[in-house]
Amino acid sequence: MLTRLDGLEQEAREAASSAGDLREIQNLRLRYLGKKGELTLMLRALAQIPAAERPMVGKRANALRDTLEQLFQDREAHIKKSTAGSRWERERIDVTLPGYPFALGQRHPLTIVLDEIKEIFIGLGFQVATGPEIESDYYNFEALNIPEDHPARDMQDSFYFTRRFLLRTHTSPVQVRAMEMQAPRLPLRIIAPGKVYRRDDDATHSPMFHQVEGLAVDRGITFADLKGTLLLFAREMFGPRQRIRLRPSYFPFTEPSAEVDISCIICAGEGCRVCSQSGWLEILGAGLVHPRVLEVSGYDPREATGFAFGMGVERIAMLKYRVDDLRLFFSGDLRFLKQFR
Ligand code: 2NL
Repeated sequence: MLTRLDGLEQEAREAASSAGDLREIQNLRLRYLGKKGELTLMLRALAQIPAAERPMVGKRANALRDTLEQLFQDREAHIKKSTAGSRWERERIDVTLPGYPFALGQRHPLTIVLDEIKEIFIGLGFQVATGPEIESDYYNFEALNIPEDHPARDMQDSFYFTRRFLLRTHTSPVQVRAMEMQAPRLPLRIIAPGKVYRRDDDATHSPMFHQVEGLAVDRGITFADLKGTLLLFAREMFGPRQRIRLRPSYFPFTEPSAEVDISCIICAGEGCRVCSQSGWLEILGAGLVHPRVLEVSGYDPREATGFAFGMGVERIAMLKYRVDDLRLFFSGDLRFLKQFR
């Protein structure tokens, strides 16, 4: 019996020291100390051995029970300690679980339209130019042949910082700067998108709005180049069945000048409320660059001619998305802004 107890102790020690996790320890407890555990059964078998040997063997068996109890406890403490600091050991990470949904934003409707306009003209060989929003009266008015007494130059109509500096009222000054830098080299083809400022504020006018102007300067540019370019733009922007119409107009910086209409995108020319029954929508102003404007910026108007145009981005976005109040673009209202992709 004593030999068997020695063997059991030896075996239990080896098993405990090779146990790697808490479940294995629990199994060892059951195997040796459980109700039908090996040591438990031997303790029970003490009743069958001769009375003389019983106290000695009994003492040894009881001592072994305490030893094993302690042994398993120690091993358990050791396992807990060696895995405690390691998240990798404690957590089971299931890499096959689906990820968390990722909230994507979207572009502002004006940015969408601006990007579209830019892409069309980039495709036609134009470069995108930018410039300052605070301008001098030279670049904003003087170089554009806008006379001293023109209403746009009035304090009532423009935002002035000083007598000489103001918020630009159009992006033309960007184009004047481009001509100054590039002249007399030809050709020059640019568009100038950006924010412009005028003292206006109601349902159809905002003190800040967006404009895209375009300019092409080269030898032999004619009104036909202007018409062809704008027709292509209208068809890329509003669809291949678009028509355009030019009406005579006046701008100080172009001669001749025209207002440009596209066939109504709602009724295709039939006449509806949006086009006031006319079948046409005005979306652009355009013309051939005034020779004085070419000249002050460094081109010789006998060598170079050019066309130019300007459009309001808000107006195009309102038509495209059927928005009836300009102020929605600047409200920051997500219920409005989330509708555009
Ligand atoms: C409109 C009209 C226009 C231009 C802008 C321009 C620029 C230079 C020289 C000549 Cl540097 N012209 N720009 C020409 C005609 C019309 O804009 O109704 N814009 C919303």
